[in-house]
Amino acid sequence: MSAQFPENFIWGAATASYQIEGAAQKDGRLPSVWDTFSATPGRVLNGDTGDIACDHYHRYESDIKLMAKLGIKHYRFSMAWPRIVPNGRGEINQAGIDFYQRLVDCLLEHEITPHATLFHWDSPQALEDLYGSWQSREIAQDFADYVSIVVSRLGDRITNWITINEIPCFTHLGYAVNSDPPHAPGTRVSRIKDIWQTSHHALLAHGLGVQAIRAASPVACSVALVDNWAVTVPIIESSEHILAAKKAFHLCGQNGGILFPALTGNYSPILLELLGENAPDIQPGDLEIIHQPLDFLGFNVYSATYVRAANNRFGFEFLGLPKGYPRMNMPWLNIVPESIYWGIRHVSETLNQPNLPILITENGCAAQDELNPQGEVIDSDRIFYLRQHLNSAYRAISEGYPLKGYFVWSLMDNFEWAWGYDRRFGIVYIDYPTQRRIPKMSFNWYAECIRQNRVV
Ligand code: PNW
Repeated sequence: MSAQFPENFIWGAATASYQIEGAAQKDGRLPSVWDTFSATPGRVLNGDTGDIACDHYHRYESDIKLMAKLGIKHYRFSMAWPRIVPNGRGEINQAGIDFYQRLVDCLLEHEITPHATLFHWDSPQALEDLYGSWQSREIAQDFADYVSIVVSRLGDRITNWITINEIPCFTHLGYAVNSDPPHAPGTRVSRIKDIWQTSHHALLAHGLGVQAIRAASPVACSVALVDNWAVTVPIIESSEHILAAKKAFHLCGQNGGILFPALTGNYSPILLELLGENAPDIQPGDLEIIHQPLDFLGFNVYSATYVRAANNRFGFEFLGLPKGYPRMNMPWLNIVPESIYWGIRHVSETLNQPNLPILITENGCAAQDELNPQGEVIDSDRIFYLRQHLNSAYRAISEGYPLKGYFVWSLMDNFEWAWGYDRRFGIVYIDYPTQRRIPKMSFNWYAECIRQNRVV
């Protein structure tokens, strides 16, 4: 059992609009690329769609009661761009704004602080039709205009803003070359350079988005970027392998091509050198736009890769995992709890950002959840996973790194993208046919961690 976390440590839970809201055609919302993608046969497991999802659009009040029962004082959710500006640009849909106003007011009534993500992958289909969404530079300004609309209308009650969630997942995974991209829009581009151009446009959208938030917010607010950076863990904590892990951290695309430009104003030089002609076109002034001062950095963390020192050009090599290495219920979910500690330490040391406050904005896992005959879900595997990770978070804090909070992914089971409803990440079980919410054992465990302000 760890010692107590700092006073004011932020304990929260996270969700995202398309994964939980449902009501896909309600009150003027138009399709996002995920509506189109999930309606296309063969794209999402079992043909699942987000049409109904957890029906949170209609059940947000009882869901917030559950949050209060859990004891969280912070909730991270996202807003659906095509609910608020259905065509991506132009006309504003007041009913969409009204929904988020009701949601936030209800959160505040329960003394839960909202942390709003402005974009979590549900790009308006209209912009995909108009100019191929993230393939076009135009999307950056359209995003910033949408952000101004939201922040000017909701900025009196939301002061924690996140521009964009996980740039690689809707750019690189949505536009892969020569293979079927697993994420919407599922367009195959012809050159690797075109992929890097989509994430460059997303970085521009982030930068213009930060400026738009600061300009539109009626009160002082805090602004963050949330990303899933690639964590490189030294297989042995010795100076030689730690150095190898730092070198590897620079080279990973998710870091060198997303985190580096956002935090330092430059793509990592070694990555650019390796990309060569595949690197994106960067116009004069782009890097200044992308490199905005942030109040927080959001860290979505699920797994990591082990690295050791090696006598090659790069000075390191990635280690494969032995057969049977423990993992949770996703092919990529190897259990590497050091990910939290090393991710934070790399940002602090390797990226030289020792004072940038970090929030773990997602950590969690899919487990083999089953309702037992008594109607309970005893997810001891999830508790095991979460406990190891929170201990790693505690280590980062105890060594003085500025980790300020932790949001579990996810509050409830939901539409897990290309896996549909087949994989469950929630600490609340959703019985989809009845929409009944059943708190799992991990819910009770997490509630006790929050109550005691430590890992239990
Ligand atoms: C995150 N990987 O995505 C997202 O932010 C959530 O919406 C999602 O439900 C959650 O993690 C669980 O998947 C990820 O391949 C997608 O390592 C892929 C990876 C990691 C995170």
